[in-house]
Amino acid sequence: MAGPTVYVRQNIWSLDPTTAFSSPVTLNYAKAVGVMKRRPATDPTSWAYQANIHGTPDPAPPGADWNQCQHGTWFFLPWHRMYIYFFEKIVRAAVKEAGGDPTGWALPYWNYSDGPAPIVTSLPLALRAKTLPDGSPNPLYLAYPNRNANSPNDRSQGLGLIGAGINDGGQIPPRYVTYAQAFVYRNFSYPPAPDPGFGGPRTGFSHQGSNHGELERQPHDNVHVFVGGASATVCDDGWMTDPDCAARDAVFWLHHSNIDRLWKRWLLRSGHANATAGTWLNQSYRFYDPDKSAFVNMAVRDVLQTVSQLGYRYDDDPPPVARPVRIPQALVAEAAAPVEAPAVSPRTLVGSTGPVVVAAPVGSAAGTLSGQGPELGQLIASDPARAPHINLNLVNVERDEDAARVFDLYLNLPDQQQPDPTSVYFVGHATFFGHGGHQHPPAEGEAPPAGTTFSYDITNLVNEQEAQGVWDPKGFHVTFVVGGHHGEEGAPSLAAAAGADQTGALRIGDVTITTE
Ligand SMILES: [Cu+2]
Repeated sequence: MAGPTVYVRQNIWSLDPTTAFSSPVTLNYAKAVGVMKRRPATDPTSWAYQANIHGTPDPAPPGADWNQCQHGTWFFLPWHRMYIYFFEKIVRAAVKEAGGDPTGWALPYWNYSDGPAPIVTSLPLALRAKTLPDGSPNPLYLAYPNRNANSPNDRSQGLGLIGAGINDGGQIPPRYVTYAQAFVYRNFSYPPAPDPGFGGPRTGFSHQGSNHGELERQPHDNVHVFVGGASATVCDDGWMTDPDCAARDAVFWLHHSNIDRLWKRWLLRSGHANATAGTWLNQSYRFYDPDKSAFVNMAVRDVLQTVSQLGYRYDDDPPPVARPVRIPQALVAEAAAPVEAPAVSPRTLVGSTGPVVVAAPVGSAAGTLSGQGPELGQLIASDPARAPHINLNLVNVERDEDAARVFDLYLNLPDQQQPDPTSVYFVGHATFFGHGGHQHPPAEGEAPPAGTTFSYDITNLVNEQEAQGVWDPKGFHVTFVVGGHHGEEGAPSLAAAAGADQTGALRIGDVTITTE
């Protein structure tokens, strides 16, 4: 007896490995998007309406749920899961209208993180092709400046440095798309700053929250900005770079399909669990369901099991537990009742630099270590397993509109030494997607926008620096370098970065080191 259909979301680089639209899945996606783009913006199943649910500078018609996207919050993952789930249903119906066979059609995902590198870090072929196989324009294609191009004149101040030329097959440097740092975090959520946890901080409705969870920070934010490129004015240039126009780019949905998949992959790791608080489980949002021809409410608790509750899975999900095979330990995570998250220990401040302004492509700041700080290196070296977790935090960060959007961060980088992201000094990235900039008035019950916090677990880094004799027990310093393509073949050098026409500044309220 066949059960209800379980749709399988597939890796787009497996569907179209060498030629755009070699798979009916991508061809049907393109044709369905074409159908949706012909519908008026007032139609909830139109391309414009669906994108505007995420965000838009346009005023919403009466009754429309626009500007709903959840960022900088523990609702980031469940809200986007609901969003692309309803979108997928609307596309499936549009496949039929476009004359295709919708049977089994599911939204593909763009897995930019896991090989074969480096090809997967370039934009999937179906998004880059200007035409469909029949010669008609490809509805999935988007031209510069709405997508990053390989243009030396890429607009806006230093942002040319992130010019991966994504629409011409450029690749995002793999260090910006790894999820390894996010997967270090075991807790889905912490209370507010400085550490948002894997899934984001505990908030209410949060349309423009700045304190992004670790998965949201990377790879999510980085992919948005590398695909969109420059975004100086609202929706005039890089769409993916701006939450108010990001979902107009057809790649948005494949990107979020992958982020949704990474949430499932994270849960398979031992000791990882979703939040269990009622305030999280019971939060609900409204979406348009084409099957019911109406808006429906969906709560977080309704979307935690993709197979049994939503009828979809990913092509690399482990086999269902019902199969008569030996159950790998990892599978128990999805099958088991929610596990209580480990108790959160308080954070202790051990280091601080005070306010920092970065007004050049390379900037730095120094701070002292106090309290338990001077002992950290030795504590870790003597017993890494029992040592406290150490975090580096950028607190209350604000960015001028014309400042760079991606910064690489180094800890204790010696003077005169070239920053090298493969070195023992490299911490991570600070990428701005929807942080600050133009704002809607806060929604009811929403806190006014605050400066951004970026937080990095540097426990292993400190251990490594201690082992190599470069950890300083008395103090620390951090170096900020405008991010993008340095060192890759054909990419601007760091010297080019230093000469970049960057006029805007990054203001950081404080750089702190905390222990747990
Ligand atoms: Cu996104």
